[in-house]
Amino acid sequence: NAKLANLDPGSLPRFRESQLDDNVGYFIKKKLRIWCRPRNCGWESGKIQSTSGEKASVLLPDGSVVTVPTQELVPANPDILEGVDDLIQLSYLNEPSVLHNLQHRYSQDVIYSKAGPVLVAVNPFKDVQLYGNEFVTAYRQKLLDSPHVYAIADTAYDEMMTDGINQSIIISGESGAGKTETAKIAMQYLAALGGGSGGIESEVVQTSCILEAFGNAKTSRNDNSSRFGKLIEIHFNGTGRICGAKIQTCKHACSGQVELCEYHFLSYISLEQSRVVQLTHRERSYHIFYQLCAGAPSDLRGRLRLTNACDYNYLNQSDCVEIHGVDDAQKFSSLMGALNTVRICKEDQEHVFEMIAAVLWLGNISFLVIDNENHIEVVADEAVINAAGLIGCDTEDLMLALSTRKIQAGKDHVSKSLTLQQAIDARDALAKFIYASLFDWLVEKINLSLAVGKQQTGRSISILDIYGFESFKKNSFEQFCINYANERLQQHFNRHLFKLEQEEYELDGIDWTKVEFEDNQDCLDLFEKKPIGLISLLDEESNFPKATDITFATKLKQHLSANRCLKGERGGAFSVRHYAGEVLYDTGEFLEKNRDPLNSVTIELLSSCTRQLPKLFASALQQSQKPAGSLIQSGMLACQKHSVATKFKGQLFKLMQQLESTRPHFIRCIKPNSKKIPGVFERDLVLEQLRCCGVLEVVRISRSGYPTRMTHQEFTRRYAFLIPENNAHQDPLSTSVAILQQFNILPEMYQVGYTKLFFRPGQIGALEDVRKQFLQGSLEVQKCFRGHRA
Ligand code: AOV
Ligand code: MG
Repeated sequence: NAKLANLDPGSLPRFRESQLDDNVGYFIKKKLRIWCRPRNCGWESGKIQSTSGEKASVLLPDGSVVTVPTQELVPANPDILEGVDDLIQLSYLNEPSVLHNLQHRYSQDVIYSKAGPVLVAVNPFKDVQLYGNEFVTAYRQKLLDSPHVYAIADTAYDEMMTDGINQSIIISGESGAGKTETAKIAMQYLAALGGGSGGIESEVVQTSCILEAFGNAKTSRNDNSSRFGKLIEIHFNGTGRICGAKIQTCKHACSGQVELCEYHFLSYISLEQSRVVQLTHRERSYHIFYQLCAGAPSDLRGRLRLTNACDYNYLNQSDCVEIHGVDDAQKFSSLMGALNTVRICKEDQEHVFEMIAAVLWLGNISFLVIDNENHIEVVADEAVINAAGLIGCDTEDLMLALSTRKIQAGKDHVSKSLTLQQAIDARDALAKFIYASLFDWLVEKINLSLAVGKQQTGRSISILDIYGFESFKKNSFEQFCINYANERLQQHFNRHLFKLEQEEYELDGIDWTKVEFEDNQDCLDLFEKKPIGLISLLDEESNFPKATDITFATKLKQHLSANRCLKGERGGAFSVRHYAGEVLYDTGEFLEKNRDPLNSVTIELLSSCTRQLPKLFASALQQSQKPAGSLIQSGMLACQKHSVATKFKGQLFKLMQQLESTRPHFIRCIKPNSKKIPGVFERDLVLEQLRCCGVLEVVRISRSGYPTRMTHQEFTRRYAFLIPENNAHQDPLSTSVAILQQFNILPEMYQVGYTKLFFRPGQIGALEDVRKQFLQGSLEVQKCFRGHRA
């Protein structure tokens, strides 16, 4: 639809009060309750006492009376609507009313609300008594109908069972808003419903513990921040029991493993690798490192030559080893339990911990500068000895791999010494590669374990939980990827809730109030456009040996400043106008991080290791770099030749494609305060999130919309027998109209489209009742229907 596609969101005010609250004059006349900002700060509720000209005097709750311009007054909802379940029910849908409603509920620990079809979840930052078996049963038996993750999961389950359509639960929100917790709550519910087939449901739930240990870390926003994105696909058989699960492994960009398992449970996108070797102040690396150091029993410690977390350079660089209120040792023992539950054998567990310890020891390897050209040699201390021992190679070989590289000279290879920076890069690249490969391998193991002997049924519910939108003081390549992924997800949300909806109305010639929304196509174009977009320019520069971060930044300014979402900044910086706000990116290290930095000496070293995992990691990488015809199918191969960003884009597309084939259910998580504490509801922060993610626009659409649709054929087939035969027409459209008239359905309750009928909520239910009663023999059709409508 050209009109929609050409919408320029920039020119639209974000809120269009007039669209639904056009009876604003009315509440002033009637002196109803209002919202005002008397001291130009927060909204306060008040009552109009009198008006004169353009001014109103307003009585505030504290008894004071203030004078406010009438045009700044906003209507408040009547008391009876205090704390309604669904924002759709509010008479006035302005910012203060919506905020007040959510805050009122939040203050009573009611953290879930509906915004039309979307579930809004406000993070409680404490245990709320809303979960567990009793609640599961109550939602399953439909005894409870207040908004809840359980209710969403229940609907998805029912729709999957009755319509046979695969479903998805798509969870979004900024970092720390509660996505991962929400995903776990949804999984719990589905596991409880689909349980009973040999314990697979508890395996499904336990996977979270493993994935979080290896894929989550403390950031400044969230003590348990996911540093990867995942799509968990739970499969059900014909009777609604869980019969398997699927992890879609969009492989991590750098580790390049081959997809082995066709049938899997979790897809993940791009684990943040830089975190293994480089930390921001007060942040931590992946939980597993600290858990292992704190919790490993003494015999294991001995085998791994393990000491304390603060002895390792990769962990002690950020001044943060512990998380307040978290017992890493105890987490470690839960992890062991989870590994056992998903049947990762003791031997494999030992291999995993060896790799973790190897990474830690790698980080302690140091270099000695030996000439005035900054060339180095590796210091032969316990670090390099332990690291070599753990990956299973000779200490000398490891030292050689970290201090030289091979260059082609004619037909031969010659060895060249590395400089200090090159050596550090080589060491860090090796550590990152081992860790990312380990994560891949673990996901594969979990997939294999959950897929054992299970047959695919075609019925599934997928749960999407990716990393949330991030904007730090300093934003680098990682934030670039994360925010790009969120931008894609936002478009999926928009497409489903706005675009498709509006297009459907317009295609069918329906007259309705159009709701404008923030389309983020421009921003996606900025990233994805070929030949000139952020990603393609980044790739181009990454392939160009002389390019630097500064030349990259200059190129962006040169080629992309026509896009309104990009702004060139001073130095090597640029900012992007994302749907959730503007983010300033520093191009420092962008090119490095976008390249695949592992050198051939290191790969050879890994292939020659005596331990199982390093060998496996190396061969997976080599496989993936081989030309076609091998294990790898087209997509994977094409992927491998590309840069990190392009691979990331490929993974993201795959994930979105998978979501496209499902019926989506959306959950929007909201972070109520940035201190991560219970009971505090910062209105501005919440409002910003509601604005950005389009929740209010969704409510407007649902309110002005006609959610129930039926083609004229379907409608007449179902209801035509209720009207006298001589009223029936040849064409279904006329018959539809005759039926509607026969039953005196109010004109504002439906719209007649070219191909379909569109109904307001509840109308079809009423018609169905009539039909049922008619079929049961109560012939006084019209009478009983009129009764219903009233
Ligand atoms: P995220 O997944 O959205 O952030 P989390 O799900 O990790 O955020 O939630 C952050 C923290 O909020 C959790 O560790 C809990 O302490 C708390 N929390 C969230 N939801 C609930 C709940 N329903 N009940 C109790 N506490 C909750 V990120 O992964 O950073 O984008 O990348
Ligand atoms: Mg998370």
